[in-house]
Amino acid sequence: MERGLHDRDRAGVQDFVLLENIQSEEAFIGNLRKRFQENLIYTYIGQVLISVNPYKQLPIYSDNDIKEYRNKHFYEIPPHVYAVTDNAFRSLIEENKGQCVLISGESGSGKTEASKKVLQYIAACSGHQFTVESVKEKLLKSNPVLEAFGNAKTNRNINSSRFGKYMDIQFDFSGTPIGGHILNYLLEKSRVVNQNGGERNFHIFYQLLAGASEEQLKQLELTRSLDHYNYLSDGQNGAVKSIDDAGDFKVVQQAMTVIDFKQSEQNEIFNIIASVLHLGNVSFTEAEGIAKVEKSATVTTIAKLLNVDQKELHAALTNRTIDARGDVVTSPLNRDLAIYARDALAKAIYDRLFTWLVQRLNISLQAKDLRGAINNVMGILDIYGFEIFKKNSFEQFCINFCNEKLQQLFIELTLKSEQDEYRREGIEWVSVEYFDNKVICNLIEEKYKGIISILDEECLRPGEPTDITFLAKLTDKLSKHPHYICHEKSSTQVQKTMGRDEFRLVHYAGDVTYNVNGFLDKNNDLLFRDLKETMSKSDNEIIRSCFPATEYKNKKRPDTAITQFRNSLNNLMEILMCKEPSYIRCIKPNDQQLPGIFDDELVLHQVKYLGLMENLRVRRAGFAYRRTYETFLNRYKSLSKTTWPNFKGSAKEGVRILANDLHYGTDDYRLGETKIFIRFPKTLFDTEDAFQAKKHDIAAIIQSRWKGL
Ligand code: AD9
Ligand code: MG
Repeated sequence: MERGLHDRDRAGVQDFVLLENIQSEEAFIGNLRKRFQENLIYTYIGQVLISVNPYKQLPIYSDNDIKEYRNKHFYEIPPHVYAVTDNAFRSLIEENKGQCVLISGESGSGKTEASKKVLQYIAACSGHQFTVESVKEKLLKSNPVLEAFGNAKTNRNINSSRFGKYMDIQFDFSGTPIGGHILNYLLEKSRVVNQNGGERNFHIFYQLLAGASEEQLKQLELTRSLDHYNYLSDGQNGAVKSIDDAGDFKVVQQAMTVIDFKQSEQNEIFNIIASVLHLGNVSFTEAEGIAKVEKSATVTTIAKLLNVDQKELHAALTNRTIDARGDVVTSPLNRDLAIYARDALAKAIYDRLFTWLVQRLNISLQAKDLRGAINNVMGILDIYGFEIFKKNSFEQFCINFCNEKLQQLFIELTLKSEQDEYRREGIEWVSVEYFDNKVICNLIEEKYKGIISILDEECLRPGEPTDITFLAKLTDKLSKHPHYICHEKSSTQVQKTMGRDEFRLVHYAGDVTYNVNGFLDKNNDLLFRDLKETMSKSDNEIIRSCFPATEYKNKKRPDTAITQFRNSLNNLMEILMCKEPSYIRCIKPNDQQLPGIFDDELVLHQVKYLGLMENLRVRRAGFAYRRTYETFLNRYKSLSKTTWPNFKGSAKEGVRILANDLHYGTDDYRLGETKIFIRFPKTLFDTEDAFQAKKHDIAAIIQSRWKGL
């Protein structure tokens, strides 16, 4: 039953392509709002699922709900993340096509929750052999571990993912999961050393302090008091009522056990976490420009926890060795540089531990036998959405670049699949005007000319490059680009809206002004050689593998942060390009993180930058509605004497007769190989109304016959 068709007054339309005025943002938002108020949080644009975060538990995720969606046709039941997953899963099994579910939206819009629902559905629907259970369990249990180390409370989301994640689930020929693989992207490691007001560090720090036994704490030389640790006190928001840190710690430990982390590994992990907390408490004094550690006992504790030589660590925290063409020179650091080095070490340790964790999870999730599973892969991408803050920095630049790339993929894949369908069905393709954001991707990543190249060049340049010289180079090279706006060459009106240390990019999703402060430092991501060397000699196996000796011995500079990120993104694009995509676009209904509030302005903003209106236009430019001949005939056959009650000819012939008897205009529809394509929703609504009236008539006739008997 196509509920959306006749529920359209009470609960809006379940597919936006059926909306009558697709140009109107108001109508679009109105439909979302209407459905949200009825607790209908899911709506389609064709095959794309839009999900509005309800901020409350809805009774739509039970085992029974999962059964409801099993093997049903997409349009037969109300929109749901399960329907999208089932559809993808079936294509995977039946057509042997690699799939990916791409989830996007801003912080707090429900991406991670959606990705968990996808995984939950897959786990519930796929094979039930004993050995398989453990793979499924490991897949499910990877989430609490990754969230403990990679998520944090921010002002936008109490459980915000501070990294991007792509997870592949591998299936055997029968559709049973046999393994998985996770790729992680750009952890926000600056959070390790400072947090904005009201925000927290990564969950695991609080979990450890609240949940560890007294004995464990003693071993780690920790106390439970949060304000004792400098790295935890920035946000002034340590204990949060709605977060059960101690309980979560148990969950994480259990999950680690399921994923086969040995006890010794778990100990090493918590030693590292504790060492980061202690590092934050290392302070320095300065005399004659030379920094000195204030309390060496703290350094001794860190050395013990990291299993490195205490004296060496002490020296590495206050000195810097430079190898200039064979001349090895060690010089003392001043206080500022010592603090810089300490924080860089804390960030590097945490960041590399996180990547180690992902790799360790991958070993555990590795399929024993990958034969036959080459195409049988379903990927789930849960990655940061577009960010436009008051102040945008290097991190936003990376994140927004990532979103430009994903938008590019979206354009290529959705338009392409739309085109493919018309071609397959032998229907002429009407080309649609849409904004191709390739021009922005190029502005950012083109070799030699793009922003990334200019940034890298400036980072590697001898002399004294600064953020400001970088900005001057950008302006020099890009000021004529239509998507680059600089302060210097703008009108006074525009100048009022940006600072001299800022540049603005006209992204597909809107204008973003970036402040160049810190770009060079963050891109260089420098960790002094002395610290790398000390870490590489650690007896903590995780630390040693995170800081290989080859790294500090290697004279070649490592790739810059942005270049590494670009390479990993391009790699991701390649992975996604050869898969069939399903899209989930998540929307956050209000900033208060509360149920029942639908903030029109906030939603409109997201609708715009997710490009949903454009998505709808593209989808509708051709034909709003398409159905196989069998489905269409079955539903509407009562509307023509020739096709009712049974039609002997082919379904296509039946539909041709129906369209004729219903007086469809020649331009209103097309008959393809297997489907009828209807251009405007009104045609379909009229047909549906006629069908409802007919049903009513038939029922009345039957009833009166009964009475007459
Ligand atoms: V971020 O970019 O990682 O900061 P996400 O991942 O988009 O963000 P998340 O999935 O973490 O957001 O959702 C935020 C909160 O909204 C969750 O902690 C839930 O409390 C709430 N939420 C999200 N989706 C649902 C849902 N389908 N049902 C109920 C939900 N609550
Ligand atoms: Mg998330």
